[in-house]
Amino acid sequence: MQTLSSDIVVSSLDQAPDFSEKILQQLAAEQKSRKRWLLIQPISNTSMMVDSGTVSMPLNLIMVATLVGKLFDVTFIDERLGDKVPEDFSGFDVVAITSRTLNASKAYKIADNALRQGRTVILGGVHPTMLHEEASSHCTSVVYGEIESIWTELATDVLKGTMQSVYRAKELKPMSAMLHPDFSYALSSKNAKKYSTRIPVLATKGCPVGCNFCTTPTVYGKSYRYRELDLVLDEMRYHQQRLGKKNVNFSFMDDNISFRPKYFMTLLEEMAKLGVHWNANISMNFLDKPEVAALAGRSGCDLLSIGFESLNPETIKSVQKGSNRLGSYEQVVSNLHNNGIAIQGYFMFGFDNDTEESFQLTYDFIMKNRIEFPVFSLVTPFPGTPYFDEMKPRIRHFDWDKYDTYHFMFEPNKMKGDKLLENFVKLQREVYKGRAIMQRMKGKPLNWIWLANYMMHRFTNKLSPEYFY
Ligand code: B12
Ligand code: SF4
Repeated sequence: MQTLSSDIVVSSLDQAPDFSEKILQQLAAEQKSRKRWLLIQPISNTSMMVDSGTVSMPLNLIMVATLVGKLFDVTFIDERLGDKVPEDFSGFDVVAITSRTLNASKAYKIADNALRQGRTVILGGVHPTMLHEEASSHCTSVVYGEIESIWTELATDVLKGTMQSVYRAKELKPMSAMLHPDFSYALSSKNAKKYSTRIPVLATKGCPVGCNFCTTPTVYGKSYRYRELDLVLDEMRYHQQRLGKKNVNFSFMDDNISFRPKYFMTLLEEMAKLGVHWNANISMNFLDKPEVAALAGRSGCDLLSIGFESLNPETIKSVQKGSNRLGSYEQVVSNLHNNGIAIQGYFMFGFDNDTEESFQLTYDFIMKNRIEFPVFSLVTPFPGTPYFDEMKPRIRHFDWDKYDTYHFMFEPNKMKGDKLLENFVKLQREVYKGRAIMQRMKGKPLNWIWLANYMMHRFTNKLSPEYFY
C-alpha cells in the first residue's frame, strides 16, 4: 500500500467535532448561494455482465449525496442507468465521482475533463482510496475511505475554497453518526426503473478475517463497527411505510454481516418480527450451526452470497481465508437449503495451486449440492491489497478496465494460461446448460434466481477463452 505523507493528511481529530461542526454551519449560513455538486456513478467499460441490465442502487454515492445535500445542491447521475454525464460542467462548482477499479479509467476521464474546466473535482471509493497518489493526478482531492468520518473537514474546505489533496480520517466515526440514506437522489432519475427493487441497507462495516486479496482489511483495518439495531430496523420500517407493504426486499451491503454472532442473531430475531425479505454477503464460519440457518430462514432471508472461493485446502490457506473450512461446505449448504435459503456461491480460478482437477471438483460440488446461483471469476489481485504486491511481477495487465474479475491476470504455477481459460469457459457452460440448471433448480421457488440462471445460460453460451485475455 502507498503511504501518505503527513502534510497532506487532514485529520478528523484536528478540531473537536462539535466545534468544527459549528464552524461548518456558520460558514454555510454565510454563503450567498448554495454551491452546486454533481455526483457521478460512472459505468465501466467491461463487456461482462457486472454493470449492465438491472443494477443495484449505489448506496455509497447515496450516502455521499445524503451528507452533501444537507449543505449544498446535488445533481445525481448514475451512468449505468443511461443517465448522461455532461460534457460541459459549467453549471457545477464541485464534481464528485465514485470509483472502483473496474470503472477507474472512466472516472479519471470524467475527472480530467471537469478539472480542465476549472471545477473542484473530488474522487472517492475503493480505487481512489487504494491508489490515492494515482487518483490525485486526476482531481483536486481524494477522499480516503468513508466520507462520514471526514465530512466536516471536507465540507469546511469546500466552503472556504481551500482544498487539500487527500482527506483521510485518523479515526473512524461510530456508525451511529451515519445518516439515514436518502434514496430520492437515486430514485428521481427518469431511468430509475433499471434499479433492482432490493433496497440496499447497511448494518455493519469492516471484516477482520483479513483475506489477502480483499480491500476491506486495508481500508478498515481490523475494525468491525455496527449500527445500533434500532437504526437499522427504523430504516426498514421507513421503507415498509413508504412502499405501503410489509414484504420489502432488502440487500445488505455489509462486508461480513455475521462477524459478531450475538449482534447478528438479535438482528435476525427482530427482522423476523418485521416480515421483510433480505439477502447478504456472509462468511460461512458460523452457518454450520443449523440453528443459525433456521433463524435466518425465519427472519426472511432468501439468498446468501458465500465466497467458497476454492475447493482446494492449499488455496484457502494461501489466501488466509480462515473463515472457510472445506469440511463444513456441505453442512453449510444443507443447513441453508433446509431453511429455504438459496445460495449465490462465488468460486475463483487461476490460483497457483489450481489444476484441471480443480474445475471438476468445483463442478461436482455445485451439482451435488445444487448451488442455485454459482458465480465464477478469475483471480484478480486488486491494487492496494497484499496479494497485489505479492503478484505484481507476474501481473499481465495494469489496465484497470480489465480488473472486472473476468480477465486472465497471471499464469498460475501449475497450469498454462490457455488451459486455465479453456477449463474456465467449459465449467461455466456446463453449470449453466439447460439440463444442469434443471438439476440444480428443480423444485425451487419460481423467482428471479431462475431468471438469473436463464440469463447466465445465454451469456455463457457466448463465452470463449479469447474473452478473458
Ligand atoms: C455489497 C458489495 C457488492 C454488491 C453490491 C455492489 C453495489 N452495486 O454497490 C454486489 C454483490 C452486487 C457486488 C458485486 C461486485 N463486487 Co462488490 N462489494 C460489495 C462490498 C462488500 C460493499 C460495498 C458497499 O456498498 N458498501 C457500503 C458503502 C456505504 O460503503 P463504501 O462503498 O465503502 O462507500 C463509502 C466510501 O467508499 C466513500 N465513497 C464512496 N464513493 C465515494 C465518492 C465520493 C465522491 C466520496 C467523497 C466518497 C465516496 O464514502 C462511502 C459512504 O460511506 C464491497 C466491499 C467494500 N467494503 O467496499 C465489495 C467490493 C466493492 N466488490 C468488489 C468486486 C470485485 C465486485 C465484483 C467485480 C465481483 C464479481 N466478480 O462480480 C462485482 C462488481 C459489481 C460492480 N458493477 O461494481 C471489490 C472491488 C475491488 C476494487 N478494487 O474495485 C470490493 C471492494 C470487495 C473486494 N474484493 O475487495 N459487490
Ligand atoms: S471474509 Fe470477505 S470481506 Fe472479509 S476479508 Fe475475506 S473477502 Fe474480505
